[in-house]
Amino acid sequence: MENNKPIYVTQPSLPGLSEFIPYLEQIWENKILTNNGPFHQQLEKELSAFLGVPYISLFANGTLALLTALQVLRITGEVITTPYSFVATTHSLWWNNIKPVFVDIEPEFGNLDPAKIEAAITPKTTAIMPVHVYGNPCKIERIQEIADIYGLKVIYDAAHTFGVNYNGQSICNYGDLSVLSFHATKVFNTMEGGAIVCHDAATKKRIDYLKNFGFAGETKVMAPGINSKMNEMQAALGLLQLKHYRGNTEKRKIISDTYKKELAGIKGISMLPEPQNTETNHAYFPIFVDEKEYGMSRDQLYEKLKQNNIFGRRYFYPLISDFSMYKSLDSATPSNLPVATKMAEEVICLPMYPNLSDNDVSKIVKFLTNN
Ligand code: T4K
Repeated sequence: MENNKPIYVTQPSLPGLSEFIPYLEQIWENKILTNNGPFHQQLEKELSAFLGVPYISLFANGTLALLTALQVLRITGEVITTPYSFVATTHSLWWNNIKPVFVDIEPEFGNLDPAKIEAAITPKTTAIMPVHVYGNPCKIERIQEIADIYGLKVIYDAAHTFGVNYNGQSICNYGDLSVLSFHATKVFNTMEGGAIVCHDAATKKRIDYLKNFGFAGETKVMAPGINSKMNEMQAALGLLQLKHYRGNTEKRKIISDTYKKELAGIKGISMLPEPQNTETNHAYFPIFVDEKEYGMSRDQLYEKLKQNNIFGRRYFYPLISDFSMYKSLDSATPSNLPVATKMAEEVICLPMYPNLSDNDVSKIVKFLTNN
């Protein structure tokens, strides 16, 4: 029944199929499927202008972009990072033989807490990898100050921040590199996809070599690279998605405003504040459940919603530091991460996507109100 169809945490936005066909016809016609083809080049140009970033290099997905970003800057030893993220953030360190050092988050937005970074720096530390979680900017000024004092690189996992502007410019312009994800579940998707944003032509060149096995010409390999290139179908879809991005973001904003208004009075449910000087993308809508005040635990609410075909997600529970491959690290101990532990225990991300209907939003609000 229409009324009882499952509502998932997200649903990818897609252009009309008929819009995509001419792009496919062009690919079939010119037979360039990958390796810096025409759509790939066009999307890099258009994204650079759209986002307001000087250089962008496209990838097959965000995880490969993260892995490559660490190679680009030759990061080694230890990297300070957050446990409150998707596992790919820390896995990218592990795959580069780098030791993750978890630092707690700040309670306001759930981003890496700069006040706790310095105590975690050792002679082996080479970089900081924060995440702009849910698309809300990290305390970038303070993080940069610390990086400058200690001579560290900053690579932002900016997987959630497509289209986010801070102080009038793209959030991806901060730090040494920023890594975006264009996965199906993201505000801008190319089914799978990702990108690295950098500041200068030399770095862009190095990124482009590294994502194509290290080739710098037909017979010259300048470094042990990988194959992490975006293909022409992904790039073509990206060109189309870009045309729909603003309209989709407006729809997300309306849903976000409705949630905020309708949930404001519920005792025991809290929401994130508006970030200052920021144009947001409304990528996620996390709520936090205080069991005592709300009269029901987060997990009880999560299950209740599920029984009613509403599939929110507990992003980001468990903490990355609680997964077995990282648990034994000194920095993974819960007493080192009290704020992250609390947030991970209280969070549910509510369904949020442009085509979420008013009826569905009302239904979700109703279940949260009548517990
Ligand atoms: N860094 C951060 C901070 C990230 O959040 C991510 C990815 C990455 C790095 C890595 O970037 P990528 O390598 O992925 O580009 C999802 C996504 O798979 C993942 O991309 C994303 N973060 C993470 C936050 O969420 P799951 O395991 O929750 O996905 P899944 O398949 O359960 O999807 C959630 C819901 O979305 C489904 O219940 C239904 C709906 N859905 C999903 C897909 C894939 C659809 O309707 N259609 C679809 O095609 O991880």
